[in-house]
Amino acid sequence: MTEDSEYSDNGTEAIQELSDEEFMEELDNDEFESHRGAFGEFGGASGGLIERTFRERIIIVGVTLGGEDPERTEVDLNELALLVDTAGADVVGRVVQRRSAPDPATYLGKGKVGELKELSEALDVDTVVFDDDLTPAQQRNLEKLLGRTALDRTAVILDIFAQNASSVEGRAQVELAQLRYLQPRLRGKGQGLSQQAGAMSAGGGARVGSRGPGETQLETDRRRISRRIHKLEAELRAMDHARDTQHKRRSKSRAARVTIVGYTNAGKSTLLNRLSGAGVLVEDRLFATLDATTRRLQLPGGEAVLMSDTVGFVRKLPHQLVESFKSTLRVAAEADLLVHVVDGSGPDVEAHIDAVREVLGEIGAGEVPELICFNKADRTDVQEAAKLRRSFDGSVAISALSGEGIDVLLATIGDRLRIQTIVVDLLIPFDRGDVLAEVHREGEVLTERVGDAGMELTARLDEAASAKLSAWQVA
Ligand SMILES: Nc1nc2c(ncn2[C@@H]2O[C@H](COP(=O)(O)OP(=O)(O)OP(=O)(O)O)[C@@H](O)[C@H]2O)c(=O)[nH]1
Ligand SMILES: [Mg+2]
Repeated sequence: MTEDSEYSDNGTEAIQELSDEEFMEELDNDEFESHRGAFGEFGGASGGLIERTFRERIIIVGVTLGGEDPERTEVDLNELALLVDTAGADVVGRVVQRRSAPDPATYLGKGKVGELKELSEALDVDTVVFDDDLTPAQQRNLEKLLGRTALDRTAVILDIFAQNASSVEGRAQVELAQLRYLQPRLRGKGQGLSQQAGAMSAGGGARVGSRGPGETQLETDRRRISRRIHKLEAELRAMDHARDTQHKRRSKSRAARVTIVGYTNAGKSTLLNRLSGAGVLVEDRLFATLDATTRRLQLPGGEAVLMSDTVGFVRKLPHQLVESFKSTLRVAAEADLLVHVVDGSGPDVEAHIDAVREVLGEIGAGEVPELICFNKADRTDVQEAAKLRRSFDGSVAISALSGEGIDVLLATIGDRLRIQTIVVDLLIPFDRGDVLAEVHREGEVLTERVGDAGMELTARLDEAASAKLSAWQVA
């Protein structure tokens, strides 16, 4: 990754000064349509938004809005540079501006847009990537003014997901997210002409039957996208249903469910592998894991747990992705305990924790008990590690790579699960073998003996099971 230039002034001096009228005229001028990137066309849905036949040259752009810390913008841009690199393009420059609020038409101020254009030309840049979400109108305006593709962080993340999706479900989820992103951004091309396409289609070479009479290409594309979205939604619902059924069958002997969550690249898959030899792909790459992998393992106390690995989170995770991955992420919402893996050696620990918790809230997992697990202890400064442990009560420190602290982690998981259960005494009549079986299935039987009036049991149950079996409970 190279960064040839750094522009960090406040954007007051404009290189290319335009009057307001000229500026708006330029926005209205349709001759700006052609540029090199891949975004102008519908059809990017199955591929990416970033061109990959060559390594695109990219400028990244950040804005420090009123009240925000410029340091924050720099940290965010460093992460964006990493995302762009992961997506397979080169960052060749970065532009920063401080503004009280985004410009509604172009996000940046118009002076800064002129500057960005000059720089893009000087550095022969293909695409400009903004760290914040652009509205469809801003995106379109910027592409016109700059003469090249303008994308935002969301598009880059969608692109990486698209590259990494390999399972049928993962691919469907990513495509759905991409289409939801594209839908409001579809733009009409040569609408005047295709307006008559209904009449022309027989001899004119347009796809017969793909467009109704009087329908523009844009309307056809919209219709196609909506249909595809509905189809994907239905397919994903079916896959979700199948998983549900499978899950019910599997959870006959009710094992506690522990789900590993955390920021991307924190070491979640490494941890699951360390604990279970799951053989999950581990890579020093963002969003290496998209599918949830579940393994059964035994805690030191003998209890069985089902442990799952999940997709990583990131700051400003596109809501389209969160929405599409909801079914996969149910494994977090329905867990008995979340092991929140944090890269304790990273530069931005607390912001990462906040970002993960925010997404957990969005997917309905905000109330699930959370065990913070600082990973990469092998390369964390000792004092820093101690400070983190103190500020997060009940947290543990491990190295998923070296195995350090894993025993403490497992013991802590056992303790945390046990707190959530209660120990009860039960008396079950001899002729109720079904209830006896249910206790064994639902909980952990600690003692069992033949009494005078029936079987006398002491068992550890979770709340739901103890409510169900309350009729057999003895005070
Ligand atoms: N030094 C060190 N590196 C680690 C440790 N745990 C994981 N890593 C490295 O961190 C990188 C990311 O690990 P993964 O397990 O793929 O991380 P992840 O959280 O599953 O990442 P995504 O699936 O991409 O969200 C890999 O290069 C691992 O080798 C650790 O304890 N110490
Ligand atoms: Mg992973």
